[in-house]
Amino acid sequence: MDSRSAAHVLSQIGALVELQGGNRFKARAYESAAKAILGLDTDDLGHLNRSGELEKVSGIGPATLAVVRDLIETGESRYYDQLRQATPEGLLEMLRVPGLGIAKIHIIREGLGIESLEELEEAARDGRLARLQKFGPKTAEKILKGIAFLRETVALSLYPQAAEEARRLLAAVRRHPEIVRAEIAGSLRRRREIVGDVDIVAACRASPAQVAASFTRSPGVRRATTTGESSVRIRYVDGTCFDLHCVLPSDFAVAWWRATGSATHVDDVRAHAATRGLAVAGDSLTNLAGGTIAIDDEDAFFSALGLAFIPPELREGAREVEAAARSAIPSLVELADIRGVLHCHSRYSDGTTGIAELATAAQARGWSYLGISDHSESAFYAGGMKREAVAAQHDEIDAVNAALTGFRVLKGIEADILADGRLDYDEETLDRFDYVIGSIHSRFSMDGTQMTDRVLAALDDPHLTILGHPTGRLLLSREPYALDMDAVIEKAGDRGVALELNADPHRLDLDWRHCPAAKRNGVLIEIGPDAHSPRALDYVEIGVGIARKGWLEAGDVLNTLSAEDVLAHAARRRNR
Ligand code: DGT
Ligand code: CA
Ligand code: CA
Ligand code: ZN
Repeated sequence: MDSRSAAHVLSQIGALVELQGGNRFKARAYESAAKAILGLDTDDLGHLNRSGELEKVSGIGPATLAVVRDLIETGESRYYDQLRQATPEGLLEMLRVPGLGIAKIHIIREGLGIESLEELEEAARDGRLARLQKFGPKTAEKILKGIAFLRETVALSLYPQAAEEARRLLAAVRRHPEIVRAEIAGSLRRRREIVGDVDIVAACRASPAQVAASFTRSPGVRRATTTGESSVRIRYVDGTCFDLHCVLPSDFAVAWWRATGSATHVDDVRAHAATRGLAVAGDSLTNLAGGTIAIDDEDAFFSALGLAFIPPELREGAREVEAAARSAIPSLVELADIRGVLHCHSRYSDGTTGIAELATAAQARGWSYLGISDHSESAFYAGGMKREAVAAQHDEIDAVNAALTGFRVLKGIEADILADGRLDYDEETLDRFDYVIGSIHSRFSMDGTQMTDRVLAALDDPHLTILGHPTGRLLLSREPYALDMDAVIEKAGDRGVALELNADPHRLDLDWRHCPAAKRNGVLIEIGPDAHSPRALDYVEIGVGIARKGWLEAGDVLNTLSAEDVLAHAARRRNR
């Protein structure tokens, strides 16, 4: 039994337990065990079981261990089978519809006898759902939208989940004795915020087609198809999709470039090649006479075409080929350029740790400052800080600073932008902070005009240093609110307000597609981890990837400045 298959069963059990109204903690125990088993990343759990290591794995308790042992010994789990018999499969699918929880599913099942997504959709359309107690037309509509959303997004993952999956797949590919080199390609290498499938390119000593085929027989595979000469597409039991492209070492560089995409970028490069009497045929570069040009790496590939190297993040078909032909590819911002962070939450609002711990964690990452930006009073759902708490927080920050050398904690705030565009708190309170992030956390459903007016009004407040997560979107779960982003960018440039590129992988807004416009308007971008724990400080790295996709250079990013310069920037704006 392999990790992936066992983890899949455990997580299904967790969902079934929850669905049957079982104990939440019990359901969560199965979820944690699934994570722990997946992390073991082995094709032979039996070995770990026999050696006694399995029972020592943290995250696995007696009940979950019994299930895993069942799986190892019989390939099946009696408990899982029992649960499945008691619960129609469709209910599990219904649980994944955004906005549908256990309670609602029970009402739907009892009231209408519905046990599948299709039946649910029908009932939402023909009005039966709306007539159920506690439902109504609005809820029915929401559920319809949720179903459509689920259908569209079922195979998509956020960047960090895809990256974690790819890391495991890459390790497995590199263990193959015939493979001399393997690298991640596709949207993941381009650092897209949402990833469809994992693509890996592998250079094989010999017979790439056979090597590719051997992966279709690996454990945990549900379906596999051959695509192209020596490529395979694999779908695993847990829904993970994986494209493996096997090539001979001589084709590796071009194959890697091609599999990295995007499709539009590949087309643009092909068109450019044609103007120079060259062609990309399959995984090789050829001249007019049909002769193959030897290419050792991507650098050589681009220069053979008379192009500057195009970093993978820019390969989106946004005129990067044209820029490369003019040697006008910018020198993109890097993680090492970041000198501090400004969007972090402590226990003063909804963060999980104290200020000193966050400061230490930031210092350990090589940064020289960390700004605390807890929620303001109106954000009651997030434990927003009462006016009276501000003094205590500032005293604590002073004490932490007195104990640190070469590092400074800044006094920021994430103030709610109220419905009329005013910032939370009064002027005197706002004046006490070093800088202010203004964010929208309520009344998301205003129409485009109202919402734009609200944000534009906030930009007029001289206290505002940074507009936080400007679109409010939550990737794969909540649409951005209606907002005229061009108007916001233009005014932010005019007023000298920075825009945030929120580095939380669920947000990643300002969207990279808007970054070039921000840059043209002279708007500085703050890359903010929106950290609620020390670990989340690492989100900055993901944010930097997105900033690179937005063609940003170090000089375009607010927190590549020193603490003093950030403070001066905030003060300048306030005194304007
Ligand atoms: P995604 O997966 O929807 O997040 O987005 P992408 O951009 O990763 O799209 P995908 O996975 O469909 O394709 C990635 C690239 O792989 C695309 O530019 C076409 C390329 N590709 C397709 N088949 C082959 C092949 O057999 N060999 C090589 N080298 N590349 C291939
Ligand atoms: Ca892909
Ligand atoms: Ca693919
Ligand atoms: Zn926020």
